[in-house]
Amino acid sequence: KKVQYDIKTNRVQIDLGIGRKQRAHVYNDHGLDETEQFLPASDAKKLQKKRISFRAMVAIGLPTALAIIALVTGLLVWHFHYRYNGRVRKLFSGYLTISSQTFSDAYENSNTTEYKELASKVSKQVRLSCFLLHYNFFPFSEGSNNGIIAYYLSEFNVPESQVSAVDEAMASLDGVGNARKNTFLTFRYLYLRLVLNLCCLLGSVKRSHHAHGNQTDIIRSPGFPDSAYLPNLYTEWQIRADPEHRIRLEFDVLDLEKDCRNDFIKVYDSLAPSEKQVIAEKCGYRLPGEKLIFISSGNVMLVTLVTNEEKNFPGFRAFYSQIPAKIQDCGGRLTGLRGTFTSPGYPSHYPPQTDCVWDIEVPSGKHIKVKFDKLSIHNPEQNAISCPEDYLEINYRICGEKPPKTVYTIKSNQATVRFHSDLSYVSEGFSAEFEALEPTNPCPGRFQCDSDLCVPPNLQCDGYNDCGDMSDERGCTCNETQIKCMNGFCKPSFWRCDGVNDCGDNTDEENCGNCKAQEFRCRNSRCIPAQKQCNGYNDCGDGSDESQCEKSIAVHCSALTHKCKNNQCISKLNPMCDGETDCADGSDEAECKCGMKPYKSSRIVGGKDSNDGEWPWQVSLHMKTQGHVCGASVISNRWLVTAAHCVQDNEKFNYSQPDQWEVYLGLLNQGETSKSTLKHVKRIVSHPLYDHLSYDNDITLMELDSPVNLSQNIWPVCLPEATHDFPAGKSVWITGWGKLREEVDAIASVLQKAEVRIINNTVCSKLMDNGITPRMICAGVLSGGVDACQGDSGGPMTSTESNGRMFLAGVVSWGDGCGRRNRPGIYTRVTEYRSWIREMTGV
Ligand code: 4AZ
Repeated sequence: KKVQYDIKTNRVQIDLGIGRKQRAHVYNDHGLDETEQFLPASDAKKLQKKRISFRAMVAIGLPTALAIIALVTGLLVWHFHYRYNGRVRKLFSGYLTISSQTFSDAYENSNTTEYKELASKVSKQVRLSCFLLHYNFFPFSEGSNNGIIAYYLSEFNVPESQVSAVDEAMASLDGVGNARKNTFLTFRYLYLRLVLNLCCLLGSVKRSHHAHGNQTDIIRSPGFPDSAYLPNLYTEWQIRADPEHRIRLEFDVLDLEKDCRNDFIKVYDSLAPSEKQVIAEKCGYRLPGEKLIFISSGNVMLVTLVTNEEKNFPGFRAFYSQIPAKIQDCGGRLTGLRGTFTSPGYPSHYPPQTDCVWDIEVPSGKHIKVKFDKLSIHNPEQNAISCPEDYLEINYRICGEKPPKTVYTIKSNQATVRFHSDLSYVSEGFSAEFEALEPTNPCPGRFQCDSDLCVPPNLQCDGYNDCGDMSDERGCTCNETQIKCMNGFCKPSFWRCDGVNDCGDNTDEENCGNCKAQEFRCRNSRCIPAQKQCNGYNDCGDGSDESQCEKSIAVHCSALTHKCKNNQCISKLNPMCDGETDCADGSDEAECKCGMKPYKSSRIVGGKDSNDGEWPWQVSLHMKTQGHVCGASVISNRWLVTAAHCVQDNEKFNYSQPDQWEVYLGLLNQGETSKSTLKHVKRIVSHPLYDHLSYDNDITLMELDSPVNLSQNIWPVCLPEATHDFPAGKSVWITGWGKLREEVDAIASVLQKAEVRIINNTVCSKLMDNGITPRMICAGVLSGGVDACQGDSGGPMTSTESNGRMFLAGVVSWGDGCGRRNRPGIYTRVTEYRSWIREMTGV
């Protein structure tokens, strides 16, 4: 167990010696002396103490004595195993360049005679020291000048007194010094952590790959995608490319245990698992669309997967290919009035060991502004101020996950920007724009934020934080359509008393007939003393003071409480399928095969592409003669929910006729309908109270002509109970193939997704000329740009609830244009139709 833990954490240091703090000199790939500070190991004094206490304990009692004997035996075994004769075990990994030999493919396979002959030849040459216990050859790879690189691990058993001498000896083996002694070998040593040795002792699986031409090949965790990976694995994939090439590795699925101390993958910029050349360590789940691409500095890469004894997950799949090294060239001269530049490989992770210099020059007399759209120059344990490892330098060094500023102004017409990555840990890098600016007028016709960002002038004092630092909202004189907050901000008047603290100091929510400070406002509008919340008593009368507490209580049923199957009501808000049994009869967790993306391993305005299986309830409704018309959501293997306005006849088409429709389930790309499941419609059940003028009750059920096989790509969304609460401000997702912009006709080919926020009905009604009924729910981004649009109608607005399940909060219904400022999207409020849906479908 302990050994397992050590492997998993990688927190063990290689120096298993005496208890004093030691320093070991190790050599990096550049032959530079680096100093490692080792953790103190348990020391001899402590061992001695334990033996003394053993003697004392014998007198106390046999059971205690036996326990102590076991402990001491364990310590002795450890002592002799690792600290044999007061010696220190040291592990070094290194590589040799064999310049006189030409590489052939046979050297990539350790079973070939060529490999064995070369390994034996190299081992005869390697006579490092009498302390050498053994060494182990890792793969050979092709060097850049026709030579061969041999990666290996050597293990030393060094008397304590000689540790520094061996360290020095290792130092002398680097590069030039060594070339003198070994005519055809050049040594490079890298320090290695114990993990490798332990993994090898436990047994490992090694796979060797070579990228060919322009081909893309796959590596995947054992069993993927059919079964989860096995426990206690150490698997490595060695990937080589032709000389003068780099390896590009793209993970399309990564689904490992969340805790990197248990299961993890590591990517190395080497063929040997040397800690100095780890470029990434990853675990947990990553959505397939979240790009995770690595590029090597040379023509080799190593991927390892280490798993512990419990909790096995689907694993990973990654594509590798080779790219000519020169494609990654970066830096250069940038001139003109504006331009862009990015870190090498962007949006892939930048390669390790890279330096780029950009010389920017704008016309004389002008100054330079550099704006970052994205910056992630992250190296774990790197000091975010001095940025010694990976950095971007414009006057001073910038690193971290977010730049301290997004805009940098240089008071000169020339600037030099440098980028550096060291040999380990890489991240996504940056994307930047430069622009020439007039020193006397840096934001012509626009407002200049404190951060030097320029925003359109009409955004100043409009109540929205357009600068990102609020500087466009300070020192404003509020106009007649605004309220003045105590903190000086101006906000649109229609935000007053909407239940959302828009001012930031709550002044827009005061004197609204609301409860006093120190009071809790119940959902039924009663006010109770704040301390009565979560006291186990139903003080509000509607259970709302007990609805967001750890424990649910049984309460009188009301319109706001959840009714269990046994007709008992409970106080907890949104208890359905939240992973905890709240009803005494367990009914709240009984029917929960919904709302989870079942396959974890593997038009919207202002949205982005979705991934296969990400929205398995999303349906594309085609009219036989027209193609995609509307969206819909799967609620069971036979029933879909869509909008009533999608199935209204007009002069040209009979949308209300079931036989006119084709239903595509499990579809991602409209161009690949053949890959999806096609179904036909048996019955269309529109809401009897649908009003085509107001769009009130815009909801319809569609029954499929035969049940669909539920799968990774076709899965029902959860339906919220009538009492489910989707509060204002909550983030929700909208998905669909609708128009990408209001003013263009084309619809999206890849399913789009966008994140919007629920907007309070009172506010929304004011924004939408009082056109909102209680059966509608509004969502959007009020500053504009993100919204549903034509063709998204009938599709889902989903909300992720407490345990990650997605619930259908709304059905895309209508709006005033798409993505306009202060014009949110309007959705059918699904909670209003829960019992009607149950009655019509049995779902
Ligand atoms: C439509 O025409 C439509 N911006 C759907 C949603 C929205 C606008 C129009 C919301 O189907």
